Amino acid sequence: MRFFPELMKLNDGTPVDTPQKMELRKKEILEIFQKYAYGDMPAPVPVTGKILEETGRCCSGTAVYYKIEITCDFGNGRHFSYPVQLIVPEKAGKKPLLLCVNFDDAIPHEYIPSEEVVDNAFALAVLYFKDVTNDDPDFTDKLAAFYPRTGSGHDPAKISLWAWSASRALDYLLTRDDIDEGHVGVIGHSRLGKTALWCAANDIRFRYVCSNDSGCMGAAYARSWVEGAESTASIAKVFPYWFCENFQAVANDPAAMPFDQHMLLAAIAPRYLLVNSASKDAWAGPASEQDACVGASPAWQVYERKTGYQGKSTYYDANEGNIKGELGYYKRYGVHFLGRKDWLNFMEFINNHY
Ligand code: GTR
Repeated sequence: MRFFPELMKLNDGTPVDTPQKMELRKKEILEIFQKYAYGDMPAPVPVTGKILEETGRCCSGTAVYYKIEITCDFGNGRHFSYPVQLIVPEKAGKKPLLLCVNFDDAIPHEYIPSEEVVDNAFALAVLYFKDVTNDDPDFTDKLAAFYPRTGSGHDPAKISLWAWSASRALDYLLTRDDIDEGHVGVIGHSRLGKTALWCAANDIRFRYVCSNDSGCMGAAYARSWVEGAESTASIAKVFPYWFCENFQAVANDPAAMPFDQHMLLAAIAPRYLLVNSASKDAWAGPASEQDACVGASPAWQVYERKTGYQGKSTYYDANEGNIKGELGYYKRYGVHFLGRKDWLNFMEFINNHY
């Protein structure tokens, strides 16, 4: 029997058996992940958005495409800007929004079936992560330059910076009168699935979140690591800059880590989280992702009428899962990829709870 850090107890040992105590627990959990995993989540700064391009020739003319420049104001004349692309279905009224942090600025893209999203009546915003800060150890580039390293051990790492930029894009998007501010989701794949989870854990305006094949330091338990999957020791070595310096001290010994990933998932309760895995994606540890859903579920159950994870505790086969509860899990057939089926699942999951 493995030892998992206790989810349903406050740091001082008080059992978490009410929504009020869960709210306190979530604050503690965010602090733990800031200190030992992703680094600090910077405070918001004022944001403006400027429309650079606009065209109605999008998705066969059923949607309007906007290219928007998001500008973050750091005071004293210091600004940082990055583009966000937005596609809004043509129909009148406010639309639910899915914000995707992606690996490319092209849309449509093999990971973003934009026409499918629009056909399902969702608006779609796309943020290209390298426009915010490069995927490398350089902390002097772009947004990273505004957070010089202090040596604290928990300076904002790249995952925190990408997650923060998604929240700032949302600051602008919520000022628009065509977006339904009560129905906004964030989705990301792989390293950007880790980013989506961390973003939603910190930003309760994201009512829905989908982590796709997020794996190690995403939705997968570190302690139920299996041969063939990525380990925390490996990720800390290969991608140290995704995490804060303190992570290096704990990553080699998961048993001693002050967290595991069920706690990250729980920080999203009682909102709506879909964990997507893929059957041929052993590196992301589908079984450990499903295990973490089981482990996180009690966080939902302290809230009235919330059930959390309603799926099985034995492992799903390909193209199986359960997306009925507020915490859904689905294992798609296929490889490490963010595909049409993953998006359709996310939209179906949202519609189950809309
Ligand atoms: C892998 C990495 C994973 C995953 C993936 C990706 O190389 O080991 O943690 O995030 O990259 O982002 O595609």
